[in-house]
Amino acid sequence: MSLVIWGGATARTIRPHWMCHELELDYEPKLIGSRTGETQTDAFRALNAKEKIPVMVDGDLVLSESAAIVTYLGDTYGPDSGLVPAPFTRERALYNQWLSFIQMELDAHTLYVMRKHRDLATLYGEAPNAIETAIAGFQKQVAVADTALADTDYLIADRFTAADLMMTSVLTWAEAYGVEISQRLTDYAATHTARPAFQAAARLNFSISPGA
Ligand SMILES: N[C@@H](CCC(=O)N[C@@H](CS)C(=O)NCC(=O)O)C(=O)O
Repeated sequence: MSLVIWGGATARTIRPHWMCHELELDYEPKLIGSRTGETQTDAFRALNAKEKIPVMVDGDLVLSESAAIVTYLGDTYGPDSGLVPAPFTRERALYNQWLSFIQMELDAHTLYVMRKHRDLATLYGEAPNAIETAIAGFQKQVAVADTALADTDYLIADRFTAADLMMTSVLTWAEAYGVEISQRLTDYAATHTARPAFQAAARLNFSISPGA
């Protein structure tokens, strides 16, 4: 099989699995965990020198970065699915905006800071102030999504896209961390996690335990 998704057990690794299920793709999941030693093998480092998951291999193309992977899958295997808006359109510009926002403001700068200084404090150090700032930062930024979703269940174009998939992944991550989110965002996440593709991806993704 030429399409392979490496990685499981986290809110980031579920993204490509969910996308593959939305697109009904036949693919091979390789459910390795982060920091289990499985991302430090020579074979895995040859795919991703960052030693991080998820990674996608499609023939001779190797991609890391969950946002890049879901976008590639939509562009390549579902150009008419609407899951990723067509290039050179206003919807695609809005999609790019949401994906950058989700990755930077809701993932890297806030939820991942909580993860680093709480779950991974033995590696990155205790930093209660950084956690507090990260929670406040997440809540301030996610309020923008709350406003955008006032009259709709979709971030773009009145239909489910990979921007909703990415947003739902950070909202479920926040919920798992006990970070308060609004009722509207809770309902939005519940609507999208009820999708059969999410349910199937979650069964697979969370069938292994997270790494240390
Ligand atoms: N920006 C990357 C982040 C990837 C990432 O940090 N993955 C974590 C698991 S969720 C990992 O592999 N961590 C291992 C490490 O930091 O050594 C993405 O969205 O794919």
